[in-house]
Amino acid sequence: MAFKERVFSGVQPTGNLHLGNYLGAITKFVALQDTYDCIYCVVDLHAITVWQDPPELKRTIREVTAAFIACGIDPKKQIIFNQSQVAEHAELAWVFNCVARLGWLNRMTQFKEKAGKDRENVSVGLYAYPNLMAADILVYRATHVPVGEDQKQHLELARDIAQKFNVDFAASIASNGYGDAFFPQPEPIIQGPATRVMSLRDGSKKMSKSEPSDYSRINLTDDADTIAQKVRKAKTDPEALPSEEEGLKPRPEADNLVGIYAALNNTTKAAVLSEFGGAQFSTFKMALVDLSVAKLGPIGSEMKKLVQDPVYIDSILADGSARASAIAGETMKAVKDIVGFVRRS
Ligand code: AQP
Repeated sequence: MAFKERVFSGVQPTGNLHLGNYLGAITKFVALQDTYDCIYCVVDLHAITVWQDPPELKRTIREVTAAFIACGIDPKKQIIFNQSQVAEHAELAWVFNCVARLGWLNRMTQFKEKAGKDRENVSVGLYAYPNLMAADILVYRATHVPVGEDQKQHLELARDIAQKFNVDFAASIASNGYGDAFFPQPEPIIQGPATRVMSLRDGSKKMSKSEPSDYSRINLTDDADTIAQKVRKAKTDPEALPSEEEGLKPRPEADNLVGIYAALNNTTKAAVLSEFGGAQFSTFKMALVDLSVAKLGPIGSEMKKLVQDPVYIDSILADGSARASAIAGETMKAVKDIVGFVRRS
């Protein structure tokens, strides 16, 4: 069956948005809006899988919304909303809790990393997170999902859930008039030189919001001086930059900085190395500071301006959630018919 092409993705309001979120996800969101109908979600239901301070959660929901707009997503053309305003995400997630298998969730590496040794004490929500993520995507029957490399395994799980639902309910899907498949197999879009931006302090760890050291990441709201300080202090090695990509392989910190430069400059690592091969890090870092400030400075300023107007931000979220609900509501009606629930007509 042919599905209408549609993009869905989300960002958690769990702290400072950083360069990893920007290069791995949000720049792709912006680029895709020229070609597709897009739905971009502030995934606040995911955020509460770990404890969030309520006033701070409200603030960060608005801040992520501001970031979407400041980075260039057009809220009139595309849908921007927060997940908790569209109840169908949680409703479909329950159905998927009953489709997904325990063994599938047991393999999720992000759960293992986040739960660590304290597994008995983490929330059930953290464990079931990938089922909710599958529901986020499939409640819009989205076909394309731009994400960072770290979300690849969750996307594969979403595809498995869609497939199992289509097989388990094949007869009902056909008799309700939906042909041979109700859900599409959503395609991950993981492309470019910075699909996994690493910590500035440790090239073996992903740049992340929850890392205690603020020097490990560049936040979208950092000012020029802070960006300069963080880049200057970024861990490197004593060698000059290589001229070929092959030379980056055993050098994770160099590889990371070159990848960041390439992504910010919309080019490839090879092109960056043809310009900076043989240069010392001091020279390269100065260029990286200039580029980062030029690209991120205007975004940070616009975000700070937008968050001063929560009434405007809330109106974007209300409008977006009304438009999202219209699509999600239709999907849930069909899912109820397919599963065999009796529903209000
Ligand atoms: N370091 C990264 N490099 C590339 N892409 C990244 N993403 C996150 N970190 C990187 C992508 O950003 C999108 C939104 O991520 P999220 O907010 O939903 O959750 P996350 O992946 O858990 O982000 P963090 O910052 O790493 O948070 P914590 O510290 O809570 O774990 C996703 O598409 C993600 O792939």
